[in-house]
Amino acid sequence: MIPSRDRERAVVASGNPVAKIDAGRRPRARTSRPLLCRGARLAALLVLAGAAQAAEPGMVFVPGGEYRRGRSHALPDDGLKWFPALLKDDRPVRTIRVDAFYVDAREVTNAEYASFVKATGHRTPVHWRAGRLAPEQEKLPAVNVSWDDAAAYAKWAGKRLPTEAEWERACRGLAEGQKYPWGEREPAESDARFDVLDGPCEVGKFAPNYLGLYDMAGNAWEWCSDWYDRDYYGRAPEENPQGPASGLYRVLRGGSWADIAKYLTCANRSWARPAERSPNIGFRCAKSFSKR
Ligand SMILES: [Ca+2]
Repeated sequence: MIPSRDRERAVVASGNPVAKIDAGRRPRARTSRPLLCRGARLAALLVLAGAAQAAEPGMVFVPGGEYRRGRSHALPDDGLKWFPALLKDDRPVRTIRVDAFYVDAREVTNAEYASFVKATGHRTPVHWRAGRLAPEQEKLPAVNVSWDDAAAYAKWAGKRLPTEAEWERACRGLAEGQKYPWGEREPAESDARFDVLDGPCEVGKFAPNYLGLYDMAGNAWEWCSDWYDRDYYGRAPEENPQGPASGLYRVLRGGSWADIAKYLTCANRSWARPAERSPNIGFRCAKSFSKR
C-alpha cells in the first residue's frame, strides 16, 4: 500500500528565518538579520562540520538547536471544527530543540543493504529476485524494507534511525517555515523524484538541501524511529522528542517517487505499520553526536 493521504494544501506566504544553532546544549540568541547571519552561520557550520564529518563518512553533521516544527502553511480544512482533527497531525507549530547529530547524506542504497545482508544473513528486500541484487539496482534506494529491517541495518552499521524531530530539522536545512527543502517553490521534475510510475532513481541525483542532504523530498519515504500519533505535536516534550511510547504505526517522512508534490513538504507526516514492506519506503540512518 502506498502510504499517502489526500490532503488539499494551499500555500500561505511564510517567513523563512534561520533556526537557532548550537553544537551543544545551549541555543544562541536569535538575530534580527537572518540573511546575513545565515551566511556567517554556514561558515561556522562548515568549520565545525569539517572535522565532525571526517569521522563519519557519508554522513552530515547537523548542529543542535531550536527550530519551529510543524506546518506553517495553511490548508483548506484548517478552519473546520471536526473531530477527530483529521489532517492536522502536523500542528500545532511549536519550538523544539534537538541535540547535535549526524545523518546520512543519502538514502541507504541496495548495494549498502547487500553488504548488511552478506554480513548478517538478514532477509533481502522482496524485489531482489532469488534474493540477489541486480547490478542495475545497486545505486537505487533500498526499498521494500520494513521498519524492523531498517532498524536492524542501522544497528549493524553502528547507527540508528533518525527521530522524526531530527528528520524534519535536517530536511529544513536549519531554516524554519519553508515548505520544501529548497524553499517555497513548488517542485519541478528537476528537483526530486516524485509523481512517476516507474520507481525510484539513483540516490543523490538531484541537488542537495542547505546541509548537503539528498532526496529529503521524494525518491523513497524514509522510516523514522518514532511511533506515529496524530496528536503528538501538542503534547511532545520541547527537548529531543522521541515520539509516543507505543503505537500501531511508525512515522514516515519525505514522500516518494509515487507521490504528488504536496506529500514532499518538510512538515508532512505519514505512517505505516512497522512490518510493511513497500516499493516506495526506504530509509536513511542517523547517529548521535558526542563531544570527545
Ligand atoms: Ca527520500
